Amino acid sequence: MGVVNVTPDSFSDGGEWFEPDAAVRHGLDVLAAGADLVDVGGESTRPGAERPSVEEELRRVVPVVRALAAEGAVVSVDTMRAEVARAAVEAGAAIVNDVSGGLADESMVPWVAHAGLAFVAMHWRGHSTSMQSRAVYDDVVADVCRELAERRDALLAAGIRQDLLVLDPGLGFAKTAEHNWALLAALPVLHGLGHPLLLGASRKTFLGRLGRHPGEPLRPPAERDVETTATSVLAAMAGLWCVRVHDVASTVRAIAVVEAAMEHAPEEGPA
Ligand code: PMM
Repeated sequence: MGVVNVTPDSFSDGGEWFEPDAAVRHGLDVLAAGADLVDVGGESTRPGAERPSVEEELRRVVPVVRALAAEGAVVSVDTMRAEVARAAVEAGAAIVNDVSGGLADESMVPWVAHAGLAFVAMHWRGHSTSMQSRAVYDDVVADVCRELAERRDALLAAGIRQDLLVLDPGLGFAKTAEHNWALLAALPVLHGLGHPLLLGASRKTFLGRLGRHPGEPLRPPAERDVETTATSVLAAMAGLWCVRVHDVASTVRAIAVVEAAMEHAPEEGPA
């Protein structure tokens, strides 16, 4: 899944693709680089970010979704608002990627269920303005698994189709760097949730800290693609369904290595 952020302020690529034409061109580049899906979003979720109005989010997202879908792209819309999801689906989006897992807008889940759409539900504890104060866990892997399982049960009970629900541990959302590393190390455990998994590690701050001494500036987001690609390898080896990345080409090539190696893995012999 390649990212197209139509925002002025995303931490990773804020402002780069804010004009609709530039966003569409970027989406086409992402697809040419080998992405199977393109994820279009109009709200920055970096810690502390203020939300755009619904009108502004619609203005950012809908024309870009429409143009990319018209080119044959499979588009997911990255939004917490049912109204934006609905307009994006009318414009051709096929998947709703809601970082709040349906918690931010109570009309989201009934509508997605009614429309029979694929839904990506991320682990979420609150909006970006306050989320880092919620980064408190007894055992982050157990707590995230339990909270995601509760969300899964609520979503299925509300009519989201079992075969169209994707779960995501939500790296960086109400998580410290330590929490992100613990979740990355435990990716196979998340399969216990019984659904395809999506991972969004791309260019996040914890990757920019690696190899830097305390007090040293972080590596800037655009220079975190090597680290991101390593997380894509971890995800592929753990059998995840999807990784959401900014630099698609490096991930596509790295995953080809994992797949080629896996094709040559010895058959499991008798126990
Ligand atoms: N992260 C961001 C935005 N959308 N969606 C899902 N499903 N998972 C994520 O981890 C995720 C997301 C924030 O990253 P960005 O500002 O680079 O888009």
